[in-house]
Amino acid sequence: MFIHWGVYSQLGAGEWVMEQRGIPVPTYEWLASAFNPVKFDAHEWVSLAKSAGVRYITITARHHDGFSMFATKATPYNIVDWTPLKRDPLKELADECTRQGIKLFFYYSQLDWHHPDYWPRGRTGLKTARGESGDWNRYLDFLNAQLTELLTNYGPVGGIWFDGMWDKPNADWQLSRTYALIHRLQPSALIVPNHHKAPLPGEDAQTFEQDLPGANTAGFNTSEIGSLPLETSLTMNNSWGFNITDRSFKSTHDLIGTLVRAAGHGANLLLNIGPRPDGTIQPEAAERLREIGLWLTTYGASIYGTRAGPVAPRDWGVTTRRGDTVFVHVLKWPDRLLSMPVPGGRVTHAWILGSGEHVAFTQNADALTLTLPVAEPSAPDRVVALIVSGR
Ligand code: JFZ
Repeated sequence: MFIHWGVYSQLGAGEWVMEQRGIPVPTYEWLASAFNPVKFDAHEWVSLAKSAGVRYITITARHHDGFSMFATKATPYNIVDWTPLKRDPLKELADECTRQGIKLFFYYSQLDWHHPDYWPRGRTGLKTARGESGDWNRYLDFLNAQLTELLTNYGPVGGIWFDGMWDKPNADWQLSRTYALIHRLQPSALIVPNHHKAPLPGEDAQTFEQDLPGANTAGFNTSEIGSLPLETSLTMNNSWGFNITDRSFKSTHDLIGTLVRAAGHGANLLLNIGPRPDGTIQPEAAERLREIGLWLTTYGASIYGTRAGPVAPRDWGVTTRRGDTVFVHVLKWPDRLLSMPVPGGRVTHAWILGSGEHVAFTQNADALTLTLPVAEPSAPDRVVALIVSGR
């Protein structure tokens, strides 16, 4: 579960509102001083994630607006010192995640539209009314100081999800220093960079924004898939941060389809919510998360702990595998007979996951053909489990 939540949530126009409306720093600082999400309840958020079958949460510790959603000594521009809330929501979340056995990752923006030392400016943040000077090295010291706090004061952290380097693609971000710091403080923390390029040394996973690995419908993703673990990040509507007029919520049917296709590409799905400024979660989002969780109670075995299957992704669907079990996910196929290349060995058993109903099949050196049960129109995915020997 991805969570985009911050000062920007108050304007209900997404997380880029400061840039899109050209809000200067002094005005945005006032907006930050009014942020008071008293209804924020870490137990409610983590319990919803749990009911959705989520295994890790990635929350915005600091987004491009430069406001810190955690207790930090590096700047007073943070939720404890700058707002009436006087609480640290990331601390409360970290403790609740530990209680409920969910890993917590921090999204951390390298881009900053507020900090005076984010200089020379990049492609964005040019309407912020900051001074025309700054000390880049002092900015990187600030960034590393905050990462030290996040990796010291919140218990075991799943990893850091970086974003924003694309604002100054030619700057010296001194990545090796930052990556070494993270791996020194928490060796098992994963570095997940959203720089939309092929993996760089020291990185631990590759994430694709709004695209399956290798695809680039978003226009900014690389098509180069490295050898690192993979992730796809996805909005539930068309906004990351809370957007009060964005009603384009994807159906649960389509969200499950993307979860399955991501697994068929060997990738996790990082599905986003944009909580409201009072700390509550939109019912449309909560409902979809619960429905996905319900689906996973039956079909989770064909997703969790699997890898991309032996039959590459197809229009009709994908395959996943764990050990000698291959799961055929039939997402879009009108007919009863479905043929595919041999799934990496000789099939000995085939059944419908969930009902356990036997599935008839024929196979030869060239293909495996399954006789599928009649499709239920509302079912997002017909999952046929295969035991494959001699893989
Ligand atoms: C980035 C953020 O800007 C956005 O706010 C959100 O956090 C998302 C998960 O990641 O999205 C981007 C970043 C850069 C480009 C497009 C979307 N780009 O360079 O075209």
